[in-house]
Amino acid sequence: MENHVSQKLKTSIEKIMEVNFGNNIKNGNKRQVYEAVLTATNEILAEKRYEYSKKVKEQEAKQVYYMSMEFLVGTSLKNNLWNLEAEDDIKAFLAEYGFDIEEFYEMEPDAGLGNGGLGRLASCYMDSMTTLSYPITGFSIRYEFGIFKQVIIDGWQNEFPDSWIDQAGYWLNPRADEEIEVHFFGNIKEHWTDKGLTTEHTDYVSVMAKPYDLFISGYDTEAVNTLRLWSAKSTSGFNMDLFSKGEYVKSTENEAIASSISKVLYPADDKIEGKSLRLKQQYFFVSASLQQITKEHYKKYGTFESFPDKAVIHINDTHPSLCVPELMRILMDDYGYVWDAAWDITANSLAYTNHTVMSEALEKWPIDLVKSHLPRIYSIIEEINRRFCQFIYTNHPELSASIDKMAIISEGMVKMANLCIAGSYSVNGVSKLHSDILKTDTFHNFNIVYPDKFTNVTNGITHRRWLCQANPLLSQLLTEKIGGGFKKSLSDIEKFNEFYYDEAVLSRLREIKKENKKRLADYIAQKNGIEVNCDSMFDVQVKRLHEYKRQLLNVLQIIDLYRKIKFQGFRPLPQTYIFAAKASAGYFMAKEIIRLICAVSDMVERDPDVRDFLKVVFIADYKVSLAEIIIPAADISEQISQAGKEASGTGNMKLMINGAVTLGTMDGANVEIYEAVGPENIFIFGLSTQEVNDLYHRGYRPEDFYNANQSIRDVLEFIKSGGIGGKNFDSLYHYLMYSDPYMNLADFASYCDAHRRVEEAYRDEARFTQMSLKNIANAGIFASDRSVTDYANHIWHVKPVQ
Ligand code: CBF
Repeated sequence: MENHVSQKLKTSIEKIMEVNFGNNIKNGNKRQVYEAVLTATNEILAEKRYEYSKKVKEQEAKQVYYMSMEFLVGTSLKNNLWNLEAEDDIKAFLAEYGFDIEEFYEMEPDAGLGNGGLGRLASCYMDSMTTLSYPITGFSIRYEFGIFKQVIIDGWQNEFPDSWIDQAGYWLNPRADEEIEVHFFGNIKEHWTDKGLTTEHTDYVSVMAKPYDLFISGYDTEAVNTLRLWSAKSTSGFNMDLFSKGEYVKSTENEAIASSISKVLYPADDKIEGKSLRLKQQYFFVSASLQQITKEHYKKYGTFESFPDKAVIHINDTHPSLCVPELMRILMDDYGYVWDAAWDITANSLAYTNHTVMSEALEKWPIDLVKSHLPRIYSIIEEINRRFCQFIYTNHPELSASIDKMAIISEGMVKMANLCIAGSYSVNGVSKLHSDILKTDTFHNFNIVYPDKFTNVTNGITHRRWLCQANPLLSQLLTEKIGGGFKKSLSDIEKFNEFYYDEAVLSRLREIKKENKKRLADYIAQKNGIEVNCDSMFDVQVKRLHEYKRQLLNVLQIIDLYRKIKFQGFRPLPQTYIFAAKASAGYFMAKEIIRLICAVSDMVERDPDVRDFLKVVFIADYKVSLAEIIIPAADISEQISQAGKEASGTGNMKLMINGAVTLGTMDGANVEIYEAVGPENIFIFGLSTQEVNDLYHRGYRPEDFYNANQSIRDVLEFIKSGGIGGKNFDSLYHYLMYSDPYMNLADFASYCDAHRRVEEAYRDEARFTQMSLKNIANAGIFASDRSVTDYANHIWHVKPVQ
């Protein structure tokens, strides 16, 4: 029976066709109907949003404000229709008029407002919070250009702008009535008033923040939450005077400068550049969001004493760390609180998640930059730092020698992680291992001072997108065998373990995998012009390109395999290596690694002795919608970062739930995957975190591994001698021989050995499918529903609003 949402949607689509286009569906073109479907879906969400927010207000519920520079939303149409349980009805309805809903899905560009794991995690959390009916508002920037489009030319990554708003802007609901002014630069003046010493920020430059709301749907819930994206514009706008004088370019200059703030997402992941524009972006969205949150709170309660009971502001990585001084500024300068009271409110309302231990990603800003761009904020940070250092000297004299490391301002820099720890009541890592490393190593001294602040919430993924929508065949099989309860409550998936010995289910799993491989193979044939064998083993490494993630180790193993097939008559199981990854635009080494992968791909493809056994494919422009095609087709999930470096990983979870078996190091959430599936259903290799640290302290010398291992020598000399299609990869050769900071060579032998174990297991079809089943059935704990429930119960202390 058709649900009432579908009925409403259809009526609304018809109406929009009439009103917007003076047309009807029958005579409408694809673009018109596409627009009508998106607009109608958005309208349904807007209505639901209105009802839900009324309830939240009535119940005076505590709310979560999730501050994140990135939300990697991906596409929304399919997800929204699926969540509204209207997908099948709308599909059939459109088909009556000759429209294929799949084509509409393809027309929708990804909202690529994030770089990778951190941004996608934020979007998964929005989905889960909404499905579980928790009130949450996400805050970020409405980047005009999201993560760049990657085009590979002669193996080299080129970046092109990704303008997504034209085709996906139907989801963005402008709220001009809630614009907010944000102040940059200027001077501060202190003077005495009857309230004591007050500070005035003068001569500042104003930028207007205009909000656009993107509604977030949930599954089987009345809740709809909001992701509020701020767009920057000038307060003065277009200068008529200059225009009249014929100074056309100058007349729009103010507007151009202001709007540059929300122009483009910084395409860096795990490596942060201290650029002025990025600091402006951070302050821009933090200030606009906090001004709005505090204004609403004050309107309702007339005081901020209750703020920590009604609001929790979550700092997603250090990018929104200016929440700490900005909330202080608002409370003191706008609402007249004295320092101690303002600090009490601030430090009890903020919670911080750390997503990385990589030192180049722990943000630091030069003092002069912060001081000149945000003079009032800088003065507050200085005072926070002064009090913090004083507190350490007084209460922890044993840490006096470490004060430089712990201080918020030191070595000419403002250290944002230190600021977040001092200013938040909770600090969490994103996997058990990572949270331990934070406590015992990265923030060891802070853990001595604030032992109760540190905690762990292991990341999760929304299985509704990554399993139900991306892999409908598997979802259907699960529904048949264990019922549909898993869609709402993933812990139910555990029941699938019962089918471990069920031949029919195992055979169906193989068929499904084959279907998904065909879908991917078609995509590869179309985009790369490479025919891949769907009976070969699909080995997948998809993630950002970074040295620590060690795509290079994967390629070294492939070159070794190539040489063994070509020169030693080795006949392996046919295997297809699939890579997809974007490199940060200025990251030379990462781009070189992509060039190497592409060169190896060409070399293999041209070699008749090898190409029947081995294929290597680099799929360009990795993004959420592409991941949805690649992940369900994977047999093997490569999670091979150097132990201790990957905070958690979430691709590992998406691959696992789609039945791929992990080949990985004991790093990040791989450790918990290992615990969930047991040692016989995962392939672990390489040095542990402890062994990496020990080797580092002993002094790692890549040449020791080169000298001790013939295969390493063969592979490296092959690369050096131009063996890879006559191309020059001296930079990578030198990198591996004389530096190798992530110890590729140290793990090479163990990695190759693990690959042989993988091959052996894969040859035993029945056994491998059982491994795959175990991975699917034990993925329950990696639901983002579980993660957000952990946050809600242990950190945010919020309740669902039913
Ligand atoms: O926690 C989400 C993800 O964040 C990162 O992508 C990040 O940007 N720091 C980490 O690298 C991942 O390990 C982590 O899963």
